[in-house]
Amino acid sequence: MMGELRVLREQAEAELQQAGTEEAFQAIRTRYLGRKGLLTGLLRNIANVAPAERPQFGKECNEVKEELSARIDELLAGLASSKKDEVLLRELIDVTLPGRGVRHGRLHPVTQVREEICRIFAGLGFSVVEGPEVELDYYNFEALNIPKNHPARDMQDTFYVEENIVLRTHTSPVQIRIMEKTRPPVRILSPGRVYRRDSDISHTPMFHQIEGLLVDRGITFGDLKGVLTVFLKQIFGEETALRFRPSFFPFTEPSAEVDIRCVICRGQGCRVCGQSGWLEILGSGMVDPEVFRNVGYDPDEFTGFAFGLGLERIAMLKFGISDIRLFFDNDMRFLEQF
Ligand code: 2U9
Repeated sequence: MMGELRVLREQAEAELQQAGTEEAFQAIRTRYLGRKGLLTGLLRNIANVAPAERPQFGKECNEVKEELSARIDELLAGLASSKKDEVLLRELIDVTLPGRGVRHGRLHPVTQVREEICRIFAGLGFSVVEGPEVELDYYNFEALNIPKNHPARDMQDTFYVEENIVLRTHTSPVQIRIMEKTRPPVRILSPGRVYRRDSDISHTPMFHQIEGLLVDRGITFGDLKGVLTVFLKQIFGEETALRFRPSFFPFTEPSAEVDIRCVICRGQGCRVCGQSGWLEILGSGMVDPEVFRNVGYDPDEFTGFAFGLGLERIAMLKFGISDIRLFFDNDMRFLEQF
């Protein structure tokens, strides 16, 4: 019987040497150590052992059982850890590899121009104000002395939300709202989106404007000229030539448009300036007394000037861009250049 035990033990070890999977190890465990296993069977036949040798035989049987069980546990643990190693190896990350690099965003050219203009006017004592893009007809037109039959109110120019509600066609209603709430002096700048039913190489249905308004006692057309000259020379360069040209707006009287010497041809005449040598940059004027009456200011006590400009147009001239629609395509190849 002792011999059989030794044979079983060697046989089990030989089988373990051959096995390589968890299933194979478990099968060996069942075959030798299970309830109907070979070792269990051997122990059950203890009656065939001489009575004097039984304790020793029992002891050795149990030793072999324990030894075999421990050996199988050990082999299974080894299998699990080598599986883990394999996974770790497969998922290895080389932290010394160079990174992918972060792509830096940048400010949109229209935002850059807006920030530059706001900075210049902040230096002249103006503060930035904002207001709604969906606006009452009253604030967008009526308060600004734009009569009911004025062409600017035409369905072709204005997006109507309802009969008396429009998408603002300029940022002037913001200044009306501020004047209704505050007494002069007023020095404000209102940047923002505006909407007009228009679309071609130099017009988009939505574009950006900045308007400025200065109201106080004794403000003259000389103040308008002085402030706008300082502004335009700061943004386009000290050497830039300017001209003030008479114009008309329902909300200013007198009114003037301001041109700069063409930045492309320097006045020689080119396609951009229509051979005139000049570029129209902004509109301006002394606030119409009727507008002051609408907000409760006494036009005999207060005077003021206002101006307005389109940001896309300024950005096109500053950066030499020929099609306004490029600003709205969000093409990285375009935007990355500014
Ligand atoms: C108030 C009173 C008067 C703002 C002004 C212009 C002239 C002007 C255009 C420039 C290009 C609009 O973007 S554009 O198409 N603007 O020519 N804007 S005076 O006058 C005001 C504003 C507010 C209360």
